[in-house]
Amino acid sequence: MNDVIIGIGSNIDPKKNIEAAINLISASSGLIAKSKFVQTAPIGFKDQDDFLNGAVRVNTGQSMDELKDQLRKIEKTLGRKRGPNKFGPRTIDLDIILWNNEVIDDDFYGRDFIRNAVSEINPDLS
Ligand code: PH2
Ligand code: MG
Repeated sequence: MNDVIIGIGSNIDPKKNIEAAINLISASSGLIAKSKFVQTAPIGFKDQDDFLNGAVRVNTGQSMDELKDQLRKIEKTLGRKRGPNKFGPRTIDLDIILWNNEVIDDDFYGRDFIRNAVSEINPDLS
């Protein structure tokens, strides 16, 4: 089993899309913990709605590539359009932040709301 923390963000119908994403993730991984979801001002491209951001911790038998693939599919199912603006509005964004307690996404270091969500669901960061 792999212990994974997935960062979740949305600024288009965020409550509905975040709930739907967590349900879809839980269909193939065991949900261990869910952080609070907090309103955050947009980073990078300012002229868009605020985001809701948080994270979940799951146990999964999937490999990293399999989980990444599943997360991309969930984003597609929930209407994510990948346009030229990498920082623009999105129905859902699903990023693997920690894989077996190893940080694999540099946004962990740059974004307070990600670190706060991670410490709330409390992996032993060794
Ligand atoms: N994600 C982005 C761009 N800007 N701003 C907030 N507040 N939250 C995000 O998750 C976010 C963002 C693209 O990675
Ligand atoms: Mg992201």
